[in-house]
Amino acid sequence: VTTTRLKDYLPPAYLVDSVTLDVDIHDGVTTVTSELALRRNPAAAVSDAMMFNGEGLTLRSLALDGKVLDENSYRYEDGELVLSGLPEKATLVSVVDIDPENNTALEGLYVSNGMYCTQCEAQGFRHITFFPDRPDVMSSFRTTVRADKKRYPLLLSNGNPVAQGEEGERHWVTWEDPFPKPCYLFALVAGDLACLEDVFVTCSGREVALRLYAEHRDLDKLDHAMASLKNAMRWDEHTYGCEYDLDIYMIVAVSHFNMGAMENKGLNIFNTACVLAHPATTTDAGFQRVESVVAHEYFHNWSGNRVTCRDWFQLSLKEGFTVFRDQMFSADMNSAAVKRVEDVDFLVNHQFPEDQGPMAHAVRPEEFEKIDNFYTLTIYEKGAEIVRMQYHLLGAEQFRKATDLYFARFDGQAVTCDDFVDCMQEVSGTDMGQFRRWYSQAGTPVLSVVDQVAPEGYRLTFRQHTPPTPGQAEKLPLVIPVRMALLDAQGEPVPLDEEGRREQVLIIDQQEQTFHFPVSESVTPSLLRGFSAPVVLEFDYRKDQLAALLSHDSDGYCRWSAAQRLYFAAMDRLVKGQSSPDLEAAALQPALEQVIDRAGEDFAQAALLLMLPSEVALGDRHSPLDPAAVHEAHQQLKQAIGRALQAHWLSLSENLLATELQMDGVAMGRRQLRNLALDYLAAGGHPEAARIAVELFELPLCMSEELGALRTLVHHGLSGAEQALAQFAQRWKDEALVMDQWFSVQASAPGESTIDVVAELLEHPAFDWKVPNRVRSVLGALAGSNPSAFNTPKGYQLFAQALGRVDALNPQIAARIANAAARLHRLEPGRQQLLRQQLQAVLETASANLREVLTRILS
Ligand code: DPP
Ligand code: ZN
Repeated sequence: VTTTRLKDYLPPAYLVDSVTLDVDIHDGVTTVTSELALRRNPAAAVSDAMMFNGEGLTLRSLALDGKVLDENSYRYEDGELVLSGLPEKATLVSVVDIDPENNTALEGLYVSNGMYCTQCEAQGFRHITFFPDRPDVMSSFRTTVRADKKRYPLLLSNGNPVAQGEEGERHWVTWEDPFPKPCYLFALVAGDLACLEDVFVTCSGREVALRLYAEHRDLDKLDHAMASLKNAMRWDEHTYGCEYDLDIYMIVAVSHFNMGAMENKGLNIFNTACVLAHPATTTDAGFQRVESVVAHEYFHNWSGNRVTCRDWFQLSLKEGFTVFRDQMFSADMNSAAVKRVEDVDFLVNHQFPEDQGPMAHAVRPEEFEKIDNFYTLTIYEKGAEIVRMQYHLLGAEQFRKATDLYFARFDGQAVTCDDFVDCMQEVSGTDMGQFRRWYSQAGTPVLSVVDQVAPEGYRLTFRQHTPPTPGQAEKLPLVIPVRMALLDAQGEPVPLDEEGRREQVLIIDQQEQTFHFPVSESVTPSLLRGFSAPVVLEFDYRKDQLAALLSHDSDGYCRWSAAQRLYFAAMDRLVKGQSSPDLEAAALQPALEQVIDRAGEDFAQAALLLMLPSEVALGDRHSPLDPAAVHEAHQQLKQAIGRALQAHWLSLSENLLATELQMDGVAMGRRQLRNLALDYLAAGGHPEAARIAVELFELPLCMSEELGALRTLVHHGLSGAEQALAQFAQRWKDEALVMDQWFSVQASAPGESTIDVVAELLEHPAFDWKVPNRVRSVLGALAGSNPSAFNTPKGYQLFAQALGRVDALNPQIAARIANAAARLHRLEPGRQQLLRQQLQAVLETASANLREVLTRILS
């Protein structure tokens, strides 16, 4: 195992100015000829040796400046080819054979449903040819793809097509990408695909051809992605002054894909789940995901491609910034308040736990074994929060000046997170020195707040503390912006100073700070509005204060956060046996009824406010964790709320029903609330629940309705569930993405007995160990969102065995799924021991990817 460390970074000895690739695809073997124009790097220490990465390549020949190299003139071992005695400039030609047909790891060149495609980020290009596979080597690419004409009529690569020809049964196309790029942005596709084509006219009047490719049967599922793409292109021009730069923008949908999508220059490659959308087969959440992922990858054209990362420790430079960009885009396209709550929900319920577990790492980590394991919520979501804080600290106008400076100064370069912050600092004239700790310090800060009513006014005292994380015991104070207001008894914000401002941003940058406000009445603090910093905020709210925040606060995040606090407190008491479910539900009832009464203002927001935190999130508050007790408490509260408000759930279930299909935000919000109401109705044991669910299932207007009904039937074991599952499978057996949902609905049904269902699903003829989406739909659902089934002896055993099986095919996916076991150290001793044994057994045969994750979890 080799550890790569940020402090060891050295620039490459040689640069590759241009690459000429010839990829000759034949059944059983693909031959790759590459010609690299090497030049000594003026920025590096003088050396005449250079290292090229190469993995799984069958080397046929190497030639330097036209002279064939014999085996004594280079060293090739452990994936590294080292050449010494290189002149100032040289041309290296290599010929290698690769085996894409048997590439189940899905990195480099591989085959998905008969189509050849690539995934090179982070380190896939080394599986295609010899190359300095690091993002700070940027080259212009000229790529020729050759294949059988009939079977692969479409031959694509980055940039623009510049030549093509035919040779008997075969044909070839040459593509040229004028923009220098790191090899992780290389892409190639050869297949027989359908195309949806459109045109976008950029702000300067250039025409760009937009081409979205998918299997022929999926041609009718590309319209939403196309609309999203055009919106994203326009938005980036308006919001960031970023114009698209090539003549063609292509997206190809593939079924076998490790990630969500990939921003390869001019030729994005997408997981079908993140690009295909049709109301009949895709849920509303799926539609929103497509919109945001299409935008995300498009935005990378500037934040990632034109300006890229110097090394992989800087991954958040492009990912955090681009997630922030796609979040703001989605907020502008839909309800901004709802989008913010969804993003925060995701962060606090997934990234915060990562920070508390064995995989905790800084947004700019110091070291890694496999970079694939660091495509994490911390790099992406927390990274986005750090950019968002800078956006708010500078204000929209200054932030735009800073990003203009960033894009102008670093265009065509590979840079660092510090370079990004430097631009913020220069434009704003503020010292961002302390702020930069957000990048280097791992863990979630806890901000404890107490208030005090004194004769001279109201006081708030803030204390910050970041718990230790693996390898980082000592933590320093961070810069924490706290947007806040003080609400009076009517829920109105009171003036905070002589100027009469009713909202303020407090900057907490020391361990402890106190702020005074000239306020004498009794107030409720509304803190961290808009979730102004990624911290855990502790304040000892009274129940009536939380109810007031939930009802009156004008800030969507604070309303949601108040609801979460109420639910968690209630369930915590149930876990500890300190209360009864009906008492808790009765106490919550008035506040929930207020939310329901106002649901018409924003159905989606009401749904977010009425939804209980997940069982997993509840478990994260309890240590040592007894998943069975947590499950019980969660079920009890849900059932009790279902009973207490059953008249409301019934009327929402029936009255929100639409008569015709609409796909706008309001219609989606109605469906979301309706599905939730139906779920509560079933939880409360209402006799009408099954009838309503079956009716909806029989005649749905769209997949959100159909799947919502199915989920309610299956998760509550209602009569008709078995039949609906069979019917659904029959209806959708040919739609892989819909069948993924069929698998995951079953694997996520709460309760211990689901583990037997999961065992059967893994044996189902439609289960395919080689398709990441399918594997995630069962194993991801089990381990990630079904703690009561997962945390059983059988659950652990089945999970560990499956993990080993996935790992043998696809190490990246195995390592990703293994992360679900990161809560090991929180478990009560009995379960902890069982899980430990199972994981230990997998470790013996684990790939490097899986080993890194398991070793951390087991340590
Ligand atoms: N494809 C992944 C993303 O866009 C990695 N770059 O986030
Ligand atoms: Zn990205």
